Amino acid sequence: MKLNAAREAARHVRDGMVVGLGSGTTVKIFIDVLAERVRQENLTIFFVSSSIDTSLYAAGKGLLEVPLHEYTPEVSFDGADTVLPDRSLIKGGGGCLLREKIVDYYSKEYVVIVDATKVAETPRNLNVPVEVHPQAFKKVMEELRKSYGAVNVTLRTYEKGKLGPVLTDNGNFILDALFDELKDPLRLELSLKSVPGLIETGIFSVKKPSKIIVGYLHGVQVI
Ligand code: ABF
Repeated sequence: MKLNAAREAARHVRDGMVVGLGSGTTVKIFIDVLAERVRQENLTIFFVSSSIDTSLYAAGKGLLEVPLHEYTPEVSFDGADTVLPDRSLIKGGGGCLLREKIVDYYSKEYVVIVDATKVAETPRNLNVPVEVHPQAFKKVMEELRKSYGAVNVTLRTYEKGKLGPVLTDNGNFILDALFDELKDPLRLELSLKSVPGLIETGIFSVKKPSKIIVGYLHGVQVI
């Protein structure tokens, strides 16, 4: 399913293009497909990266990294954990949400590639990852419960707590906040950004993707 979505997305890339790259397994499959096209068609593709993991992986496949402060990607390709009915996304399962949001936002457009299991029919029972400054993590946990109605909030750890908190590429922590229902994702995204110590949310509602390519076992659907 991921491969079908990745193949469809890779058709949008042309020689000499600067693309943004998200993170995660679907994006890695997209990079594989793109790298194969680069090799077969002798293309030159530049990329702006959303994580150390993606930088290493894409560079290893022969793509050339360029910085966001010098280039604006024509289009970014990114994965997601959940696609909501209003086309908002929830991201951050891989902990790269801060740089993914930066790259997606500052690209001319962004395309999301997901397998069909990621499409939610209702905005219920959802985990929203948020990146927090380590100093404030407990305060933000309380805030998410008391002021925002999260039913459960956990600090993401390695090996179920044996190895301490997961550190993002930016040296921050990730909280996972469970919500019974996300009635208004845009409002929640904007409001959460006002909480001191909360650096970024995994809700992507402000800028929506121009295309969502959903991969099935036998083909794709473009939303
Ligand atoms: C990134 O990778 C994240 O924002 C999202 O959490 C995750 C999706 O991972 P995968 O493609 O591995 O399912 O896009």
